[in-house]
Amino acid sequence: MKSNFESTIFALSTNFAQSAIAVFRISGSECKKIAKSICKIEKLKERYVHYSKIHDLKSNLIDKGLIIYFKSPKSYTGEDLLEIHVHGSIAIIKKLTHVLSKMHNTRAAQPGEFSKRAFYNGKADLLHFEGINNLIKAETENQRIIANKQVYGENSKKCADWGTRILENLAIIDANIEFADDTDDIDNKKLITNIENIKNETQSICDTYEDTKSLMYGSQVLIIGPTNAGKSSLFNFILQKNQMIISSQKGTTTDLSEQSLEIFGQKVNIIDSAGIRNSSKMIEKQGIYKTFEKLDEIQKIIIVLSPDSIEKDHIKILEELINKINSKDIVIVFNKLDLKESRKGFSLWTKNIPKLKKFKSITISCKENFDNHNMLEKLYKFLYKNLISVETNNDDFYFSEVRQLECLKKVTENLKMAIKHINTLELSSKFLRDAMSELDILHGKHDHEKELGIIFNNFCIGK
Ligand SMILES: Nc1nc2c(ncn2[C@@H]2O[C@H](COP(=O)(O)OP(=O)(O)OP(=O)(O)O)[C@@H](O)[C@H]2O)c(=O)[nH]1
Ligand SMILES: [Mg+2]
Repeated sequence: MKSNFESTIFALSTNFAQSAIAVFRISGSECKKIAKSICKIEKLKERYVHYSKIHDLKSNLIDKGLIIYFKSPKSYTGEDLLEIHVHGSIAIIKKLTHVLSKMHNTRAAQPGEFSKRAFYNGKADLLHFEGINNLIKAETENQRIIANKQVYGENSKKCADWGTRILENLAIIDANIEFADDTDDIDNKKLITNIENIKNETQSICDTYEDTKSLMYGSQVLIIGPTNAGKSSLFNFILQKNQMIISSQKGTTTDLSEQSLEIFGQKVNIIDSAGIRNSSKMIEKQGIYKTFEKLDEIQKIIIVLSPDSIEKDHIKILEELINKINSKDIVIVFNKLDLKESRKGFSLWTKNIPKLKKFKSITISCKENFDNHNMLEKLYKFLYKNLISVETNNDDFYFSEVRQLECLKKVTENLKMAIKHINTLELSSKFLRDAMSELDILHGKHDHEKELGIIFNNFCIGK
């Protein structure tokens, strides 16, 4: 693919906010002229840090800053590229933006347009740029590690490996089709094993996609339990902030509330919910309905129980609920350990609902314990070990995007069909070719301009 980007583009690559420095990026054929016009640099040296005054169109000083020139094709975009580092004041940013927008054949960049140009100029495949986007968006340690693997080629390498192996088998099949009389009888069993091995690998990635997604985008965790057990207190304690209203009134929380945090490198989206009970209050009833709706969708559940929330009604509802959500990942938090005879209360819960024993549990006290870092650490370790940590059997490659999953599903399907029709070599060959085409799409080797537009639009401006 060759780029046909006529205009030069520019963008503020750092945030539009007061900061020590702000960096503008300019890409395209006008770079040299811009440097000459606003920085008065006659001889722009490649990959050299110029320290220069930066002027407006009437030669008034805007600021003094650093100018770096990357000559095509040795730049991020593959085009001539200029970086201008100025002081990060709003006024300077606004002024320089205005000045750049007045330059000949130069306009503000669209989101992801620098990366899009880089992609079209063959700087790397689409998997790499999807990794770059993830790296920029990374907030947690896991997200950073995965995105790095994507950027530095682990996904691309894996795809190339599948491609090579498919081609090897395709070559054998095609040779047999073309020179049926001259070649030895084809070893179907070996072919099937070869193709099956590749199929098992792609299939396994599709099967563990949800885990990869959890690593990348966070695990959803829903806190449920009877009213007043201390669900919101636990939610606040985990987040270490007074997010939810806590009160001794039953039915204080009437709606779902979601917050994100990082626990040992893993992003967690934790959701507080309305306590489950038979309520006649309209708003509370709606809230409980929402809790049930959310339960259908979420796999990881914390059930909060307290010694003072044991009531016949609560026991019945909880027992029925546990029967329904049996297949989910559940942990129990026995809260209000500080209450007198609390342990007796916890035992009463398990005596009444013996199934509770099969879940991992922890006993804690959330009230007035905000600064108890030992308890917090213990709780985080418990949650990480028993609910949050994600195991994937991927080695070093992580296909975290829906687009990637869809391609891999099609690769898998085509490989399955190639095996199924191994006795009709022409058909088998067709399916292997289709699998190859899907791998090409995974790399981004296709002309679906609209689809690429959607992918790069998801990037931030300036990248
Ligand atoms: N003694 C003691 N009281 C607690 C503890 N945790 C919470 N509470 C109290 O229990 C009451 C209910 O707490 P919440 O966190 O609002 O309970 P909830 O489960 O969210 O209740 P609803 O939103 O009404 O379903 C409040 O008075 C809290 O102060 C604890 O560890 N020990
Ligand atoms: Mg609550």
